[in-house]
Amino acid sequence: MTELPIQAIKTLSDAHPKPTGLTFQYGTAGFRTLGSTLDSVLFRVGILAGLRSKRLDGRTIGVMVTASHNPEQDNGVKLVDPRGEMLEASWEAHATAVANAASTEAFIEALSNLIVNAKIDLSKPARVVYARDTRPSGPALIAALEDGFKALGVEARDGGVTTTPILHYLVKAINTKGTKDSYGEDSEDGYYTKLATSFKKLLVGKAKPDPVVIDCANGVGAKAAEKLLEYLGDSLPIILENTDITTRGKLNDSCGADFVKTMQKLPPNLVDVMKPGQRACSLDGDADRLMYYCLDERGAFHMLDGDKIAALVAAFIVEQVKLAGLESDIKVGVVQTAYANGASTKYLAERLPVKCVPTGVKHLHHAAEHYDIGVYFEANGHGTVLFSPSTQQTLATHEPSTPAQSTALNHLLNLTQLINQTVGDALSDMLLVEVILAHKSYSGVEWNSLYADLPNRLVKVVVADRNAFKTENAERILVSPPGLQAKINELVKRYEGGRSFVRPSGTEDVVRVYAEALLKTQADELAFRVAGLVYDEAGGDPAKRPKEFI
Ligand code: 16G
Ligand code: MG
Repeated sequence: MTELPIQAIKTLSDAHPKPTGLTFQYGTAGFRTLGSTLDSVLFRVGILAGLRSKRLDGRTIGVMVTASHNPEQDNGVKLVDPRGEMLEASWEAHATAVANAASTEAFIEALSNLIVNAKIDLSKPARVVYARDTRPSGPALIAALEDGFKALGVEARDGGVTTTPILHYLVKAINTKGTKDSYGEDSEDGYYTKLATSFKKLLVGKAKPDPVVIDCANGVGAKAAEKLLEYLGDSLPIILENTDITTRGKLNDSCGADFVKTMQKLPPNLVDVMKPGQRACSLDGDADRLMYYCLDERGAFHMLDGDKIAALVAAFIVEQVKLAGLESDIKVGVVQTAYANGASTKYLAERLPVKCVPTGVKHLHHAAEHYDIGVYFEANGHGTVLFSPSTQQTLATHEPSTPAQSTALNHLLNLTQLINQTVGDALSDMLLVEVILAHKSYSGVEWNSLYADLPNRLVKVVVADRNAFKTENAERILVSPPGLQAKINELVKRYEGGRSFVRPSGTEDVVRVYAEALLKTQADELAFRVAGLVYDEAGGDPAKRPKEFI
């Protein structure tokens, strides 16, 4: 092909018209909105993914149809670049332009512009692998996506119903197949085998863990967790909960990682399942986020969020690097966002370099690539660990001089296999946590006591135009509306241990306010005061001002 197959695109595009009056945006996590409005977007993404592949010399691009932790009626789609990473940022604007073209003609024109601007060679092959989560709107959206593939003549491989991180794994495995950097077999079987094999090796000689409860959010994670269990055999006793993926309305409903993080309590249907002293974790709707928690001996709930996971993981890796005798060769660093609890930042910064970046996986991932071993986690439970190519080389070739060094080196090598380095992966992260708890002989309560979280509060403010809010310094400072940051600073000063920041959401039409302070009542008060400032500044209707906004 040297020119766009205009006729095929025209015919199929007319069958997937863009709804009038709607504007789509490729945001932090791709396109995401009501599933019933996304037909044209999926068709167009099918073609866009093919063009992205052609641009990258026929390397395989991933397409994931999911809306993660959002309510069941939502859906979304995101593209995955060949190394298993998020779509390159410069293509987000192309995706938005292509999705919003008002007619078939305008769509074809947008494609033609893209081909010229991005210097796409149409004679290259187009290869895509795609998958979806369990949402009821998924099958119809996949059909629209497949029409996009057909229109452009994409060689498409159906990954079926699977988790976001497994799709990322497949993309990387396909693109590295047969090379010295091979990431594993390019199949689900390859993924489970890789995880289970390294997990079992890391547990050799350790006491078998107590049973862990996994809340699967009634989503695709249930399917994957059941499969993983088959590969793990009896190496890890697991109790699966919230595995109903067929009853309408149950996905993410009063369960899952986002529920636990926001409500800071057990999913209601786990109350009778959990026993004092037990630990559990929740996945989100596409299984890329993980939230741990436990009950203490008195039955009180303790949340072990992304920050606690980062602390556990980073400390363990630093320890193993030291034990392997590689302290001067391998530098470990941590990446967080402004949402990281102040106590976690303090704990980590006392031990290793910590960097703060804007919200969104792509920012964390890229910053983590700058370390030899980069640990990144968002407080909401999305995160992973990256081992740089030169570090992997060092680990593979280092000659240990004592048996203790040899053991630690093997642990590190196995960790590179256990951890899904393409993106946050709830199941891989869960196994990682279980390995570390077994090595340290920590209960959930002991893990929790690494540091005590500062009380905090997150508040949403509905404003007329969230784009009026602009931030700097990794979202910690508001530069617009002018003058508002100074007022926030004045307020924060009055609270002991106070910290607060305001940023526009990238996924919802709201502005978010975060506050923390030494006491819970103070954190709440500070959050609501700042929310009040934001509401007034953004021209909110005084008659509708929420009464909590002091
Ligand atoms: C998306 C991001 C997540 C971020 C969240 C923030 C990805 C894959 N996911 O879910 O990292 O924490 O958005 O949402 O990048 P917000 O902008 O609405 O606060
Ligand atoms: Mg998710």
